[in-house]
Amino acid sequence: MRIILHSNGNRSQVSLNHWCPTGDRLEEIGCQTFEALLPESDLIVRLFLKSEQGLWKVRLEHQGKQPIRIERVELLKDATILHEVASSENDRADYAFFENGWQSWSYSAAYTARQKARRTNLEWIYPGIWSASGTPIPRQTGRFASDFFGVLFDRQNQQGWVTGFLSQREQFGTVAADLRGIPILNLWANCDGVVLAPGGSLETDWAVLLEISTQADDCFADPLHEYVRLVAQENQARVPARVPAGWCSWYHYYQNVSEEDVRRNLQATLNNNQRWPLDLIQIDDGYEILVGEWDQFNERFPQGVADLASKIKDANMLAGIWLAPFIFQPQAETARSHPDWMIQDRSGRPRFAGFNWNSRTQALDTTHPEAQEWLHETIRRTVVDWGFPYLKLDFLYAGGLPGRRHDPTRTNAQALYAGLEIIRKAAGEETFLLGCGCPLGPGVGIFDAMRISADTAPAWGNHYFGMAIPFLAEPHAPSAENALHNVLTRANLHQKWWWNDPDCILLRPESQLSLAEVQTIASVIALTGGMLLVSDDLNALPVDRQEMLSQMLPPIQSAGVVLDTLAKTEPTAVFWQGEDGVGPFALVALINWEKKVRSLTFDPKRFKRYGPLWLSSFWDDQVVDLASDQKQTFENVPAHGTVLLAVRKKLMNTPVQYLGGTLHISQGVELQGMSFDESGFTLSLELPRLWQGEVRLRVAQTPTGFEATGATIQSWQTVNQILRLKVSGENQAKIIGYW
Ligand code: 9PG
Repeated sequence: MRIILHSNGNRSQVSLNHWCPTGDRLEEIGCQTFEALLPESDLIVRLFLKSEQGLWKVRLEHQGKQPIRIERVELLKDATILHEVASSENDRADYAFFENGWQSWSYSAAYTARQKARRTNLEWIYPGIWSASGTPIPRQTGRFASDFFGVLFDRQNQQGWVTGFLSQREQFGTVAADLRGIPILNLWANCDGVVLAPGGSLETDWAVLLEISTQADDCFADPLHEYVRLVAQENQARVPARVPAGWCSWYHYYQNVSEEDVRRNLQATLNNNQRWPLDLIQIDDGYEILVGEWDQFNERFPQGVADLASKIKDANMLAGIWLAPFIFQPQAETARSHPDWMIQDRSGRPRFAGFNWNSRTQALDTTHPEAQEWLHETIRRTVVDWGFPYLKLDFLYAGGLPGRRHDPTRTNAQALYAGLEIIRKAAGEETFLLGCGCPLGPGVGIFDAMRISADTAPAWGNHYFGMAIPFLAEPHAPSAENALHNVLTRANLHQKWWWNDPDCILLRPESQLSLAEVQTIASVIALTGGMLLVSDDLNALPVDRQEMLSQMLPPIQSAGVVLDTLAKTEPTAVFWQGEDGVGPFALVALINWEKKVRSLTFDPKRFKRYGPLWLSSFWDDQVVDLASDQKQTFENVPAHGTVLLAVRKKLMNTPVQYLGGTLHISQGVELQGMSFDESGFTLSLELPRLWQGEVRLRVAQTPTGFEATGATIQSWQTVNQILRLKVSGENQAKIIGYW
């Protein structure tokens, strides 16, 4: 380990090579303590170690007479640990490194030694926005850097290490990996040059190093499970029991949204409440006169937003509103009259916080007491005076940007966390807070839900202001592809750190998304289990797209797993396991990332325990009877399309089995139960809405007639023992079939 600091204007390093046990075992936290042996130093350095859990942290106490500044504390210096383990077993290791992006929008993926990480070319207009300021952005082949945590994984031997931190309340942490030879890991806490006054002290968050492995073929466990659990525990993560499904104004109206648009979409959800049981209306960016001037409304919201909030409440729905409390357009009143409330650059002027809303934005200094009061009042007003029980808080990274602050002893992470704590306090425990553009670590324990991806867009590739700009290939910028990518690579955080927000689904056929692309987005959002927000003009959706929205409701809620996040840069499949009213079943989404039609193969190896299988394909209505050792190839999957399968163990001794259908995207949550005797079978269905479509059953003998209560049977047909019933109903229904 090593400390990098500045004293008397000189940069120096203190290597920590020799440690002496201090004997005082801190029983209450089950940890051993050591002190570094440092001749001629003003610093006392203590190490806290919980070796059984792979945790350690460092505390610095300054005994000198002059203030010093701390740049970073290095907690792993050029470590080669995985190689030592792996080489003894198998020399043909194939290393990959998973880079976690700093904040919601930052692209996160695994790369091998032969790859370059996807990097932005827009750092000049968005400096320091996608990675923490202390995290390098290596552009060479085989060199990587990650925020908060990173994973070194040997794909050959299916094992590796996760390293990083359990929280980011003290510092933003960086993991750097060099895979060009023997893999080398570095882990450090960015102290951002904060002042350590005589007598002052500084502590890192808990650093962590855990071994991981991908288990047997038929296992559905997330390899990062233990790390994710420890972080949730350390930060007392908030995971609401249920998450709202709703409508968001942004991806149709963008900044031109008006009060009338919100009213009309609220009305559409009410008119269609039986088909789309939505419970949230979220007003996004576009009501305020300027970003940073939250109490002044533009001409499209002449009455402000309080009246809309009460209309939404009267409709028995949750009223949500967007705010970006840490970022300012320079023309905003607060920014003009209080430049000292902004994070400063070296010349003492408000620091540039990225180009947005046609402006050179500025960022709030959350360590400034008056700025803190302003922040508290802004949030309080929105929740209490205007009546919004749900806030989407955006561009939060701005609170953690580097620069000069009122309190020079606070790191960027401490400043951001202080701001987030003020927000939670001002909003109250009951308010649903969705974080966006937010560094992940400080958000755990504050937010109920978190955007985990770049913005989606009405196009597969990069898209700005109605224009597709494919040549840019920006990893963190708006595009359906970028959004989906992170929804997959961060699927494992769902219901552990918060509810994942996979960003909106755009269903309108006028977008530049093909039907197959919309189906892929629907499949991934549904199977990863997070929030469901639709962002279209609901009055203008054609019937078939309205039906897609119905099919996604209610959201499945529980998380599927993405098993190849460490094995591939672009994950290819989502697996979800659950129960219908009869027994366990699974869902599998296989994704075609290619820009051309191709075939995709379902390999039943993960379902060995099931034996022979039934597959029911949601988007193309196929039913497949699959022997246990057989693979199934689906031909002609469209560009960016998905094969979405319900997988069921083939029941051998029953005269009837539920296989799936089109009533709900899960092909199973609608099934309440099934019974049978010599005369026939009874199928119980339930969804909290109007429903219609096809139900697929395997029947040993062709039924001769049907009876239904709570449902209407439009038609039925049996071919090769597969019965397809076209039905419609509302809430609960029973369908009886007679042999
Ligand atoms: C409102 C939007 C929506 C959206 C948010 C956020 O310049 N940028 O890199 C950039 C990235 C994201 C972004 C805007 C700009 O979108 O994610 O859902 O709320 O703000 O302005």
